[in-house]
Amino acid sequence: MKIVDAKVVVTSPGRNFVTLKLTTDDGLTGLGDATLNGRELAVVSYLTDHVAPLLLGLDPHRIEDTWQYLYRGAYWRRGPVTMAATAAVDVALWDIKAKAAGLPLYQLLGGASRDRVRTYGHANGRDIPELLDSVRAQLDEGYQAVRIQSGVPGLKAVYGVHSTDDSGSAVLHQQARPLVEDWDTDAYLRHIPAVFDAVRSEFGAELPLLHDAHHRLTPVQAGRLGKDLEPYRPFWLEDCTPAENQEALRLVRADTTTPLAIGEVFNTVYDYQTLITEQLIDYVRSAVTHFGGVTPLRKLFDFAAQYQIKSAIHGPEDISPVGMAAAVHLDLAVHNFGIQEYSGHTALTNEVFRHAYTFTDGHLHPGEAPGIGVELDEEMAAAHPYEAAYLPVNRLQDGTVHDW
Ligand code: CS2
Ligand code: MG
Repeated sequence: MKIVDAKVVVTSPGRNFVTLKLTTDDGLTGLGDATLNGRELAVVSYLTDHVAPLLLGLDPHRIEDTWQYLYRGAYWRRGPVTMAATAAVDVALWDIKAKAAGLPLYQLLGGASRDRVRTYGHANGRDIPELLDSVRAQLDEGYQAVRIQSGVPGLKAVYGVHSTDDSGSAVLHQQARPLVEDWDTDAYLRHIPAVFDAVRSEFGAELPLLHDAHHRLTPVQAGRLGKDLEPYRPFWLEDCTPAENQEALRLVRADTTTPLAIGEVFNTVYDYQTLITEQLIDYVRSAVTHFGGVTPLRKLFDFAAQYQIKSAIHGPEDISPVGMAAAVHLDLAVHNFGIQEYSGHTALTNEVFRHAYTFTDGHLHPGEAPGIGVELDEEMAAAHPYEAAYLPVNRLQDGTVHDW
């Protein structure tokens, strides 16, 4: 079998998605997600200008070899653009291999280790009453674990909170420049324990509650927050510091027993080396889409398993249904699965990307369709072309740019 076509499809059924479609001389097709939120066209160029020409004529069964060829062969290793492009190729090849075998992908990854995949949803509120309503709405949708994010008194715009529509989905900022949000760490640190207190009082002790600090804290601030939240037993505190400084997590870990989750912006195992070998975190958060695909993410999970660290694949709405499908197959198969983030997609997105995975009672299942189980409707995709859009940026109240 040979790859005879490699096509990149960009579509915006509400937000931008980048998809690689490979076709073989047998007529099999494979899809891979290459969406890099706010920097989509850089990956499109990487794929169309530099990768697609190399794929033509290759044997699609040689997944490991192709991965190494793209990773080592480029000389310029790592980075989100390279690894998103590589991920798309890797997942498309797994899709083809599983279709050729007539099996759902999870069967090629060792088969199911569980019956279904536990997820968490997103609850957001500008204030505590609005957040409580949002948690209730998530529970009504079937979620059995919820991430809670709240506005902070005195701040006008906090990421993931003000910028939501009625469904709780993050609104895409389709404009020429990023929206500017504001931030005050002291105000945030004062407010979040009260948020947890209110949600625990309303929904009881058992509901798993998660929180995302979006890389905004110093290690000492993160340790303080983790300690203040301990009475509320959070499931985890996510991205408490900008963790490219891995050693910083030693300080956080020494201060708190609140479980820590990190890694949605990481793209290779080297970003995790100290965090894993020193057991400084509890969950690895990388997405199939940004980590180079199923091949390296499976290796990361096996490495993490040696240190009792679990998987928690990044799954916001900017991971396309193609990326989500690949994640759910991996979630079902790996032993050290922890939880899967899942905020769902709009009805239109689900029409453009018809998928076999299903969501019931807060759990996902990849379905039994051969491959990853996603079909791309290219006509519909073409009817919703790319629209320039940015993630917001974050500034302190004196105007200084801050981590978001
Ligand atoms: C977030 C994401 O899902 C999460 O945990 O951190 O919403 C993140 O901000 C976006 O995926 C960025 O593209
Ligand atoms: Mg996050």
